[in-house]
Amino acid sequence: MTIRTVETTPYDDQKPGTSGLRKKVPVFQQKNYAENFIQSVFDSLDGFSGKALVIGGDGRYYNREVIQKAIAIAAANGFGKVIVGKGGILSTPAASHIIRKYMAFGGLVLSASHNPGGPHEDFGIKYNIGNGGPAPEKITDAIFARTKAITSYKIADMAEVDIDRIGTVQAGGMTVEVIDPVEDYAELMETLFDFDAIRAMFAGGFRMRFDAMHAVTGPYAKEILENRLGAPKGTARNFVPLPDFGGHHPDPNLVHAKHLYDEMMGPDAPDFGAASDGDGDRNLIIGKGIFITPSDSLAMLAANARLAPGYEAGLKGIARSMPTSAAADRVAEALGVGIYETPTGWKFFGNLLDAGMATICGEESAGTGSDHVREKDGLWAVLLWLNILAVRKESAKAIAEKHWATYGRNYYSRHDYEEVESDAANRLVSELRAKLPSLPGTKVRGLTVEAADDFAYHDPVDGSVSKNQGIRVLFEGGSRFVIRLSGTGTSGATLRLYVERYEKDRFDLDTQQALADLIAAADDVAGIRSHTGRQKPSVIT
Ligand code: VG1
Ligand code: CO
Repeated sequence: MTIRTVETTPYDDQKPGTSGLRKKVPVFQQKNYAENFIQSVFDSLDGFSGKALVIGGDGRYYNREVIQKAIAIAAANGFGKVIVGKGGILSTPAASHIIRKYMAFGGLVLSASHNPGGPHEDFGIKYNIGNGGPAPEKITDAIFARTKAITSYKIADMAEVDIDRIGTVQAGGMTVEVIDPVEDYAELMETLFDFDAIRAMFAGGFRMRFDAMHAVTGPYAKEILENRLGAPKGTARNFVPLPDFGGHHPDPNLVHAKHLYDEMMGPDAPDFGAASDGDGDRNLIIGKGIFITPSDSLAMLAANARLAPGYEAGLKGIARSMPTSAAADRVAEALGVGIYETPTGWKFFGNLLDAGMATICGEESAGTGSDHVREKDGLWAVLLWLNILAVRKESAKAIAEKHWATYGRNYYSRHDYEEVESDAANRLVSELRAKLPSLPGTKVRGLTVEAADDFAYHDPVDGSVSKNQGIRVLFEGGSRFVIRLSGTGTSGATLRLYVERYEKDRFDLDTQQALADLIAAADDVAGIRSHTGRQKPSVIT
């Protein structure tokens, strides 16, 4: 077996964002672009010689090409084994599970998640460490530094590996094992949830819609919901993963999954609706006649988790990203367990989960998960909801309303201004940052500012500090808004405004109306319209 050392020149734009490196496909197709990044990942790691690497992706355009490159570069760098999902497919949570279950050294997850796919759309590469979770900032910083200095990469001269046949072969001087992408994951779900109770619920006529959005969860949902839980054929929709997701954004929100929302609000709505994103780590939950916001879903799942066998012993703690609503905080308080507020991005939950400080984690961006893996997990959230519905024998709507009656309701919404000019977005943020010290005590739209800061996270496990993670303006009475720039976009800047208001006993308000004053206050303080030149957001969730 020949190993070639190929000379290369660095790219200066390979900084991993909130969740790995994401760029347009043509950017990734530049000479040595993917090779440079993968070699830089390996150069930033120690001690993997002879060990196993997991490789899988969400099946989007360019997935297969990069998988072959990654296999050959892994072989040349001394990995002893590569574990690949058949067809190059592994959902992000399944990849996390496979890394853990087979005690791999780490894994490469090829995905741009909820971003569209295709020859002119997005692709991504993310490295996950041995706990199954996204590499922490210490490693992603090292990878970025390496990408700017790299002069060569190593690649094995080897034939393409047949990744469509399950089994183990020797190739490039190492072992390549092609596995069923669904089997291990489905088995894990069976250990966490009461499949008998859910099966009985489906047998009793319970109707559900699961929209895989032509993305990676299709095969998982078919196998778990229809084959193992006996849901009627047709429960899983758009279940064949397509390289371009059928031309849609595989983003399970009220804009890109509007058809599901409309169906769930319609006269012939099934009992329960759900969807997942490109790589299977997000979840959208819509009960008959009610959309459950991801922040509420986190709180409701945490409050009811003990109804599922995997969480019978109770929760050790709950963690949420800072912009996520405080609904989960009230549940943590009632349960008497810790609540942790982290920066946006799943990589910040890893330490808390490893240390046994948190069991359930969530983000407002439709991400929920637990210590069963180290990624957010779309189908896991759907199955936990099904388990709760099966045990409580109540509708999602009834469960939500009782939850609010107990804890109060956090009205919550996120407004995204997508593809804003980067300079304008940066100017908005720096001007707002400069204003922060003068805000407390001032009044905007009848609301008094109590505190204002730029969120910094002090990791309670390893002591690391992450600064500038989002600007928050907190008002008396518990309302707040948060502004930050997205770290997953691939063109221009995306400005996110998060608004939240707590109501102890009014649960029937329209969300946007309930938040109207706060939204106006955010514009007054930050000048969103004047800086971006936009009159309204591109996406409201
Ligand atoms: C977004 C979400 C964040 C999520 C991240 C990755 O990041 O806000 O909560 O963890 O996407 O999700 P940003 O930086 O664009 O706000 V996924 O499903 O795209 O891997
Ligand atoms: Co995702």
